[in-house]
This record gives sequence, C-alpha cells and structure tokens, in this order.
Amino acid sequence: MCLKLLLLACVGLGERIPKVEEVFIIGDLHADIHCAKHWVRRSGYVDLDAWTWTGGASALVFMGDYVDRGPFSRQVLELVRNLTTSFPEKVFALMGNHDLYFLADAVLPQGARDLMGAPVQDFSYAFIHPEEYLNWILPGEQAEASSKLSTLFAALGEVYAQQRRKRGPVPVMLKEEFGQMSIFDFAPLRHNATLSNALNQSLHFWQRRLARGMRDSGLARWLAERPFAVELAGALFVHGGLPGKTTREQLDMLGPLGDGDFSELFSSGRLDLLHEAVTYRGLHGAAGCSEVDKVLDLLPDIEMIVLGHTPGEEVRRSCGNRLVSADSALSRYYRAYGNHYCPVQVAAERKGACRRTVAKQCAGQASRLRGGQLTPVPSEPNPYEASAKRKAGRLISEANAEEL
Ligand SMILES: [Mn+2]
Repeated sequence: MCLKLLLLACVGLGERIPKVEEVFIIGDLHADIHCAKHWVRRSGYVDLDAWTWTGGASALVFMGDYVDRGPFSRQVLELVRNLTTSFPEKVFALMGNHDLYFLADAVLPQGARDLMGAPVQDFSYAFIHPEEYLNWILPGEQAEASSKLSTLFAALGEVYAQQRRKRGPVPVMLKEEFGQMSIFDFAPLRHNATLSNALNQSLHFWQRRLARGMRDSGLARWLAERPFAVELAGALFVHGGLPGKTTREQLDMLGPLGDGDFSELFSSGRLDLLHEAVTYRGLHGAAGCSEVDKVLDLLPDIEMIVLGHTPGEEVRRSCGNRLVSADSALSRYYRAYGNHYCPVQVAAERKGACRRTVAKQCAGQASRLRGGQLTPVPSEPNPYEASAKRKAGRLISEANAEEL
C-alpha cells in the first residue's frame, strides 16, 4: 500500500516513478533566480523556453532552501513549483529549513506560537531578505517601500557592525525578547519614534501582504507538500541530515507535512523529527560516517546519502562516497554577503558587511548521479565573465569564513 503521507516509501518502492537512469542534483538556491535557471539549463533536462522535458529517463532533485539570503524567493519558489507540477514524475523538490520557516510565517497567525525558537512572523524580519517584500506588494506601494527599506538597511548595517565588534551573532528581531535585541534599538531608528513607528507598521503590512500572497498563489500549499526525504537511484536525499539513532519507522514519517489545515500541520507530532531532518549537521566530518552507516543499514537499496544545508565552495564527497554534501553555495547573494542581508535593488549605503557586489557569474557545482557514480558539474563557463568567476571564488572564502 502506498499512503500519500509516506512519499519516501512510495518512491522507494518505485510505484510512482519509472526507473531513473540519472539524477541531476541542484543544491540550496537561496533566492537566486538567475542561477536557479542557470542550473536547470545546465542539467540539460528541461527546455525552459519551450517548457518541455528533454531529460528522458532522468530526474531532477532540488535539495531545498529556495528562499532567503537573496531577494528573489518568490521567483525561485514559482520556478521550482512549476517544474514539479509540469513534470511530477521527473522533478523532486525537498523541504529545507528556510522553506519551513517561510511557510510558518505565511500560514500561522502572528505570534501564534514559538516555532523553532522565535515567534511566528518575527522570523520574517530576521530571515527574509527585506527586499523580498517588493515581490509581494502592489506596484503603487513600491516607491515608499524602497525608501523605508533604505532605512531598514541602515539599521541592519549598525547590527552587522556590532556583530563584528562582538565577534559573533547579535540576535536581533522585531521586538525585544529574552536574549534578543530589537532592530529599533539601532541607528537611525533608535531615539526616532516617528521613523520607528512608520517602519514597524510597514514591516507588519508587508508581512501580511507576503502571507496573503503565499496562500493565494498556492505556493504555501505547494511548500506544505514538499517531502522531507526522497529515495531515488540508490540515494537518499535529505536537506539537513538524519542522526544515526534514526529508526526505520521514523524514516517512513519523512513525507510531506500534509494537506490538512495549516495550523494543524504545524502542531503535528512529527514536527520535531521533520525539523531535525532539515537542520541536523552531525553527519559531516569524520565522526559522522558511523552515523551515515547506521542510517544506510536501514535502507537495503540505498548506498548514498545526499545532503544540502551545509555550504561549501564545491560539492563534497566523504565516508567513502557514502555521503555527498551537495550545497555549494549556489546563491550569489550568499557568496557575496554570507548570512547578512544587503541592499540589491534599492538605493542604500553599502559599507561593512555589505560593501561587496554580487557576481554576474553563477558559481559552485551541481552533481550528476549515474550508476552509483556521482560527478560534480561546474557552472557553464562564460568567456566574457571568466575574471568575474575568479573573483567570486575568492569572495566566498573571505565573506563566509566565520559562517561556514
Ligand atoms: Mn538549510
């Protein structure tokens, strides 16, 4: 029997999809629509202009984390959603931790409950790139929003400067809570009640626009239907990882959140397990290999675990090719700014953590898995941008050394 909830088991049994000869794996895209299209084209499986599948018996897997870091979450969500709906037996898109938080922000009432350590929609400020809101507000609202976003970026610049001085993260949210500071404690918002009130109102308004847009566009429902694990071509795909103590029963619980009422989904007894699958990092490093083996012992037909979530410059293979770390920082915004949010579209001062510019060329690697062999695939070389690529390669090591 193939229950809808148990997508993992369904895929593993091959009931839903015919034999897959090759898999093209695209790591965490983090709201970079330009590079999202680049990597889909690079697979050779999809003609994006004619919108046809040209990949024969191949499959395309997205590792999750479509949103945040960059300002084009909506565009990446729409691209990946359209691919999964047009080619449902060919394209698989995992849930990532950022997608889970983005969904929670969009569908749960403000302040509904603490989700993963922060109140719902306070996360909107902390995780969502501020310019993301420009994708969800009306054309007539754009000019005023741009000016308010410049103020927000100025305050963020102060937050990043303080983080630099303290040599570590300063948890900053919309409202001051235990162990957290408020964005309104920083210049130019500090001591300016008029500016603070106006920005506070706008942020809440934009959050409501985004939440409404996510629901009305069907993207919220689509996100809720993302599986937390996919079994394909001898590999198990998970965004974060699974600890060695995972049981077979728990593996069968890694299907989508489901199709019920959103509040119900987030009060599911599986939520802790699902959250762990999108955030666990214990499989990386030498000590992780024994955990990899324990998980693989539960899955007789699976020889390899493929993960996103933990970025590096390239795709990494470890544990005798039994573990693949497929997140190679494909988002140019992440490569330029790490975990910081910097102005891309609106006019705002660029200094400190935000002084770099975003590369024109996509960097990092995707992967091709065929006959149990995984081959990293570099970005398409562009002769006119070769120097930009070299520059981008240097940027990541400097910008993200502390976050990695
Ligand atoms: Mn992640």
